[in-house]
Amino acid sequence: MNAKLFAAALLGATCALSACGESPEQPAAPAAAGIPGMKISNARMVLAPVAGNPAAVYFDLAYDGDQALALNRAEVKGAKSAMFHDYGDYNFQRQMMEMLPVPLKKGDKIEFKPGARHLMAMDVSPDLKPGGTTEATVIVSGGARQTFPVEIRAAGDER
Ligand SMILES: [Cu+2]
Repeated sequence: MNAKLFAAALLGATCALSACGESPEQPAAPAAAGIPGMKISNARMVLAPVAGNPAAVYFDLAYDGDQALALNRAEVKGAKSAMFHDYGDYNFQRQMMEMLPVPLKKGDKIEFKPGARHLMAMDVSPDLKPGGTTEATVIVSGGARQTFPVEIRAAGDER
């Protein structure tokens, strides 16, 4: 038997043992691993022209999970607080307001984009600079969360 074959035989023996329950099972992945079926892409934060003012976070969300969810909360690293906003008509004016929870079901695709639903980051740390990155986390009903990287852009950059 050559060395490679011998190693393979050893590995095989180890796997067989654990399959029989001789070694403790791996603990279940923590909730931080994400929301099954959720994919978030194209995430970017656009800083306010005036430092310290709220910054907007935009991203594309695709959901292909079996469980129906509602998206209602989020966090942004480097911001004291964050909340989802939408635009609506109030007092005969189109203005920004708090977003109602968004239901998610299998096959849904939602764009969080300028002039529509977006995530607003409040009290943004001066450490968040154009060209850098931060992280945002979306939280759904039931408390499952998914964290994703967010590119930071200056106020005048393409959104
Ligand atoms: Cu807003």
